[in-house]
Amino acid sequence: MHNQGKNLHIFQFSRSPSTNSSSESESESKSSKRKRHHKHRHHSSKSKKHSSCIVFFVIAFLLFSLSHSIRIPLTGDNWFITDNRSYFAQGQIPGTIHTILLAANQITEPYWDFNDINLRSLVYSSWTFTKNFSLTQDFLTSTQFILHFDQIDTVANITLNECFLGQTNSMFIPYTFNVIRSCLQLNNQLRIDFQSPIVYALNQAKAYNDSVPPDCTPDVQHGECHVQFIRKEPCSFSWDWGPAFAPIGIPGDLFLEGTNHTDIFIQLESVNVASYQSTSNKWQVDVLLSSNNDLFDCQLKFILENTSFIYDTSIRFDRNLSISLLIPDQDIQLWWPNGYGDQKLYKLSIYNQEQFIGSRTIGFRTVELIQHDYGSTINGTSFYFLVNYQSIFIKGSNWIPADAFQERVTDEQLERLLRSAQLANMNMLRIWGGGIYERNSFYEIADRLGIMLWHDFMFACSLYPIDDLFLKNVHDEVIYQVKRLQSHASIVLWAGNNENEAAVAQNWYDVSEEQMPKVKDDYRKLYVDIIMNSVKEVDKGNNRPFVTSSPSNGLETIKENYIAKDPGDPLYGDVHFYGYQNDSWDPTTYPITRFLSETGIQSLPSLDTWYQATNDTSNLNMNSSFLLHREHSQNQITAMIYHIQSNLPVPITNDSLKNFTQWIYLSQINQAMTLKSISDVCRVHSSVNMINPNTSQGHTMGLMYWQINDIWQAPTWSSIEYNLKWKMAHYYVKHMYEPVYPIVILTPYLANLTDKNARISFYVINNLLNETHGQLMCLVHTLNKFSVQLSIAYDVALDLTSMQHVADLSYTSLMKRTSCSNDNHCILHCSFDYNHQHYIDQTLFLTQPKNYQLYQPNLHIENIQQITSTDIVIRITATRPALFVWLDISANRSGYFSKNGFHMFEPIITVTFHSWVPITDFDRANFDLRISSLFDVTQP
Ligand code: BMA
Repeated sequence: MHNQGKNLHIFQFSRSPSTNSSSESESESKSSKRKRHHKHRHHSSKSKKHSSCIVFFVIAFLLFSLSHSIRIPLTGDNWFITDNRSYFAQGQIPGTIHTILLAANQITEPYWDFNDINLRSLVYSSWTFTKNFSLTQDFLTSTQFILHFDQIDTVANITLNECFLGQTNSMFIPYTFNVIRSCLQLNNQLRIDFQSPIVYALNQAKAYNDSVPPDCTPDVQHGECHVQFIRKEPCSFSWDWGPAFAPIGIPGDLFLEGTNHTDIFIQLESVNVASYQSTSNKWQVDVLLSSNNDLFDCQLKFILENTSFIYDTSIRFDRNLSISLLIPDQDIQLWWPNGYGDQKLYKLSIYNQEQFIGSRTIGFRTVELIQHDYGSTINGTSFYFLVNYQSIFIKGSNWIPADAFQERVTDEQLERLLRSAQLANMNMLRIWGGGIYERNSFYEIADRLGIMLWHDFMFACSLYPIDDLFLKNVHDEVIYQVKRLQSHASIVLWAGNNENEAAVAQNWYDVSEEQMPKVKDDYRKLYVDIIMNSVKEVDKGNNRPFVTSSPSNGLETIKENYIAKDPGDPLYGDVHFYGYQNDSWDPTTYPITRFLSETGIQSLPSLDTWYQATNDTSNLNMNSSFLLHREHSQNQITAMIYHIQSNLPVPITNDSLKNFTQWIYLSQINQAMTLKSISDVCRVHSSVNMINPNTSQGHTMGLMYWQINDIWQAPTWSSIEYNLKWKMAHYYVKHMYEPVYPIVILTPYLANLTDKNARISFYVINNLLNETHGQLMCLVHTLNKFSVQLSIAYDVALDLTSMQHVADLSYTSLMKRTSCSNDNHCILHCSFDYNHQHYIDQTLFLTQPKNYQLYQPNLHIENIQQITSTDIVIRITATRPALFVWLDISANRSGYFSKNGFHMFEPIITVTFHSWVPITDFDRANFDLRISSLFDVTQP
């Protein structure tokens, strides 16, 4: 190896589990295709240049011998599955038993009615998957054979013809089995014998010499037990928003590969933008390569496309190679999170001589998690993200698996969900620790859309076994997933687990006093010794922080030996907060944290979504056993009704379907207003100047509400329904996360008009990286007519990423200037016009909406016009102010409105419907659009 001067560090070291990602494999086939084509092409010109031909053949042979592999794809629709008792079906792989039996019409839609229970016995059985396939003589001339599974779910014995190849027991790592020649024939049968994951988990629990609580999911979830004993999607045994289907099958790609041991095979394991060296203005990019071949010389070339960076080096390759490229930043543009700049991405391609080894798409950004003290007078530490040296107020949510059956999730679906996050001004999603590590395309979309990812490892709400086999499995899982994912600019933080520090610290599982020290040691063994250290082993550099749990107290948790006394302390780290007993609209009921990474409240999905799961309208009412069956969180329907009644009028119509539709509408208003209240609390405390010297609380630098998406049709905390329809909450999230945002607060909350101390405070926040100036105009309206009682205006100028406390007004004296006899007559509506072209409004209810006298607004859709292939403009008129105006479109249209659930304080308003797909059949007559408002709920 010869030193390439200051731009390269080279390390050689031993082999670890492989991490082939999509670009890798793609490169593979492309290169072999290119070689083959290459070869054929050359046969025609032999006679002319004899000497040059010899040279050509030598090079061709060299290239050919460099790596020549034949891959036999084993996916496809000629797989057979049976439970060796009542089911036998042919089906598609990637696939699992439920989707194969459904496609074979041997079961009905798993999400239909009570099928999550009716079909449960399927996963109590073991299943055999078989595939017959033939091989060519040419293939059988290879000298090495491997059978590769990208993902297998979960516990199975693999047999090829009569050869037992091995067992799998994790859905989170790939499996590669060496196949000896004698196990292969021209006609072959691959057989995979799956154990029931339920039975396997039970047996593991029984065999384990200690109890590892919780044994089972709460009864209300109709779930299964001992999921912590199997490396499988934890929520597949049910969760408080999802069903237990515990799929069995092969959700990923699989193939048989033949190679010749003389072939040189270099694998691209991983690429990581490890750090930025500000002293030298260079980015350190670590590349990990591996090869099964014995020591060999090679000529590596690294090309960063669309830049001048090309690197050649000749190396003696010994199994594993880590190379740290130092890339000058002169022709590098940064990757910024959504709302702060572009998401510039670069392709780094690696070659051995001319042969393509692999590539990764990377982005250059620095990420730090700042946890500093505030000085002697303020307790606690900060907890905020610095991206490219810019502090970022995190606006996000929590992500769960998009379907119980991953083979049903399309990239288009993932695109629309992540796009919905981007459109809602989010800059971060948390990949929650009870689900799955998503497919590559998910992270590619997040990179492209600027959605940063807080990525948990898949451990949630449970203690876990720590026997060597389990820990080895976890070690391999972490190494594989980190190598697979670390090239993604979007992934900005790793977290060891979901809520397990809190579970131990607050003793959720009633562990005895004498047992607790061992439980704490086991916790540290799993999340610190294994998971944290495995991450550090491969995710080098300082460009992606690690926290052991969420919630945790960050550095304070480490000081308390990784299990803080109170991981939910608002002065440290991140906090999960759910206040179901409070009036969730009341901002004073929320803790003022450094970072609120989970909070939220449930709502019901729309009727269209329910019709995907039942067509029995008797199921569609608030007391139906069906609704209660789909409600997996104890007493949440009761809590939902209580919250609605606290602030809103309740339906009086006797038309049961209309009544249920109105409860859906009210539950969505309740959720939307709750999230708005929480967000306003977080954002108004987002400046360090907002720290309360008495409590040390404040400087809230992030909010991620629970949850963004749904896994099926049910009452949950989601803002987007299973069929991707935005709930009212998602429109409110889009508004509450606007980069420039006015906040109006009445203190005390809902003060009485006569309260002399009450005051209205006006703030404007600017998250933009540029100064902002505009006018904040506030109008007091009545609800019986479009008339302004009073208007006040302020010119506001804001520095970049700052907040301004514009004014405080005495509530009584302000309202004295209106004819609002009491607080249920009037409402305050503000708007901030800024930078000459932007406008954002804000509404302050002076009492609960249920107390207002609501008048018939005579809402009317005056005109609907298609303006582009995907955009429809809707002109709405009203004769009086209308609250929570809700536009609803038929299920056969998928898209979102430019705003929804808004209040109308002017007689005409236009809204645009953006369709996800071009609308080719637009016709005003069949454009099934419905409009309603809160007034309708008060009508029989
Ligand atoms: C937190 C999350 C999830 C759960 C949510 C709602 O516990 O981590 O486990 O679904 O609250 O209860």
